[in-house]
Amino acid sequence: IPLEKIILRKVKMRMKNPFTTSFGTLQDKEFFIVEAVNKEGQSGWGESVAFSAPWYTEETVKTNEHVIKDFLIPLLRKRPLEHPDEVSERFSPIRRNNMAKAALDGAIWDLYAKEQGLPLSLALGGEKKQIDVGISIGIQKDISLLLGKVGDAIAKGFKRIKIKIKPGFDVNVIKRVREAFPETPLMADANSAYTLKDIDHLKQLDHYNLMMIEQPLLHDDIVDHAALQKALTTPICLDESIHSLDDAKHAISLGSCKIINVKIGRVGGLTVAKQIHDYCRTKDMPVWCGGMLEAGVGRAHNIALTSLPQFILPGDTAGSSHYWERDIIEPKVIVRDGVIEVPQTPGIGYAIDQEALDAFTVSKDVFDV
Ligand code: OSB
Ligand code: MG
Repeated sequence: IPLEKIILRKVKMRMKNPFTTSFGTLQDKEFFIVEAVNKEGQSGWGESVAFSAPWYTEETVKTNEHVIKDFLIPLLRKRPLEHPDEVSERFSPIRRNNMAKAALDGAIWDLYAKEQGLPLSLALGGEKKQIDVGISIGIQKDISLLLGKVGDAIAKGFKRIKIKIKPGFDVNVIKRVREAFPETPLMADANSAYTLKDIDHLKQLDHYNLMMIEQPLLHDDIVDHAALQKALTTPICLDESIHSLDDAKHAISLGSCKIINVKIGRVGGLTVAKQIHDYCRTKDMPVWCGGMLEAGVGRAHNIALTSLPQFILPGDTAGSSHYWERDIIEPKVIVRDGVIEVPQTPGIGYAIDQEALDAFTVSKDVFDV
């Protein structure tokens, strides 16, 4: 991969609707788009999923900027890369900062796949041509609004519905949704809103045939989750707590979860995401691909990753039009009957809509490699 330069764009995009989780509300997104350019002038694209504030993990747009410019790009200059698999190892002297790493890693994987003339999905070893997707529905002002959104999502054909919960908007809500939609594959995501003190409260969720409850306890915990999993029949899915292959191994051996949500940004890139996938496959641990309200570049990476065989459960990959008036890729990500066709053209398989990207770009830096 004869890298020539890295272009770092800070982009601002406004989502169609605010998205509310147990940790707060987001509508204006600011994030980095990374372009890795080779000597032939081909470009690979990556997207950082860090938000402006550190409520999901400790990273932010500002920490991304610092770490990418001052630490990660200098490591890329050390010597040429033969394969994108080397990126995560090259970055290993830098602790965590996984979203910053993943943005560069993703751009380099895309560039490599384009150089090879391979769809990114195939370059990763994924063979599925279609992937099933679900949808994540944020916390709403009242239950009737939520019921309306759930009904719309079911009518559109999404393969499962995820509902964000928090104390005061949980068992009562799930009960109502389950009564209104008795057969729908349903799950809840708490984004770390509970502690083990809530164990009796959370046990009530066992009555509603949920596919899983995602990250009920502390954002970096795997010990209390193991205790909670013993007390619940509903499978626990870990999101925030899994930052590495070792985290996944430890969570599985402790019995902290029965399902893992893999997010490329949270684990530091596609190579590590694939390692976690491969390990989970040997352990019969189902995985699915989470979302971070990405624009098209990030979604494209999620789609390619989801083509791997252990992505058994539908991911959080609503299409471009769900969040964005105007996405930065062409064609847009289309979900039909809860299914996305995995692109079969080289790289991420979606072109950058350069006009749209320019319109959303607030700053741009070019680094020679
Ligand atoms: O916990 O999965 C999460 C969005 C932002 C931060 C964390 C999460 C989410 C989602 C949305 O659930 C998934 C998506 O549609 O991108
Ligand atoms: Mg989650």
